[in-house]
Amino acid sequence: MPHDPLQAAADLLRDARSVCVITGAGVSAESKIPTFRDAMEGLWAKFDPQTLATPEAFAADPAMVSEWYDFRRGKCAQAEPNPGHLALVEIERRLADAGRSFTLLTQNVDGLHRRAGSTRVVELHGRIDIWRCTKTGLEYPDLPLPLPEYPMPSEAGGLLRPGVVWFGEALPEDALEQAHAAAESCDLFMSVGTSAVVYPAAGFLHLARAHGSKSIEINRDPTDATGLVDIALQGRSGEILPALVELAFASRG
Ligand code: BJW
Repeated sequence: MPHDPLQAAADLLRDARSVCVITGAGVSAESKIPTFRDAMEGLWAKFDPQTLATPEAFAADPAMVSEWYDFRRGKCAQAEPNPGHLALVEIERRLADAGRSFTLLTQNVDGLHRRAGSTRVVELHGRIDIWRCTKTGLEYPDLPLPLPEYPMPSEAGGLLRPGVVWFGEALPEDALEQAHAAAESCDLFMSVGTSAVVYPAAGFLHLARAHGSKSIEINRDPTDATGLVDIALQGRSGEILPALVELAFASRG
């Protein structure tokens, strides 16, 4: 293996037959969307996201939780994909051109991977731009921003709640199935911009490794995954991912 970890990672990416990437909030940080565990700004700075992202918080104060999510929905709508998102689109394109497999698992609810152009995206924790009726489960993707009231009543006499997965809730079954299949069958797993503490998402790295996959982490800071992976690249995903693509696929058209 080469001495330079970026070169070693590029070699793994170039030679991989099947790649599975999992992303977290760090990938969207350079699009100015605060990470989940960084402090929120302004009015919301005194609230703890880990406490608000629960069914219990919504049951106790649906107006406050709805307003917090609508504020964040607005931030996500204004944000643009950054070079990290675009590099992942390029990896998907290069692998597809070579008849190889690529799956992008994301814990992010901001939709930026889809907006950047990634097509093989599995959104494990749902979408912040969709609201869902607490009574019927009906989804509402195109509601005005901001919502006219908090909490927002649904036509069926329930409330609208954000279409995200809160702590204690099950992830969407189809997303879980796709994630399992991709993690079990890949020969390269990349964990990018996630603190790797929230399960079951954090478990896909373990699953991939247990099935013999090589692994790379890209993160600004050390995490629970750092000691496990074959190559840990420390830095910003918006800088490292484009550099990795350049090294892995340079002069290959
Ligand atoms: C950069 C950077 C840059 C910064 N470049 N890097 C096993 C063990 C222990 C506990 C559990 C377990 N299994 C389940 C649990 C419980 C729980 C859990 O995991 N708790 C842990 C906290 C201990 N999990 C659940 O409850 C899950 N549900 C479940 O298991 O259900 C079971 C069930 C089955 C059947 C019926 C019923 C139930 C659900 C988890 C849902 C998580 N949802 C959230 C909120 C989404 C909505 C919202 O956004 O408000 O998802 S929580 C939050 O964490 C959000 C994120 O997607 C997720 C992960 O966070 P992420 O993305 O890693 O962000 P950060 O902020 O933590 O980290 C950012 C990273 O980026 C950092 O490392 C920085 O260094 C880095 N960074 N800038 C690169 N420029």
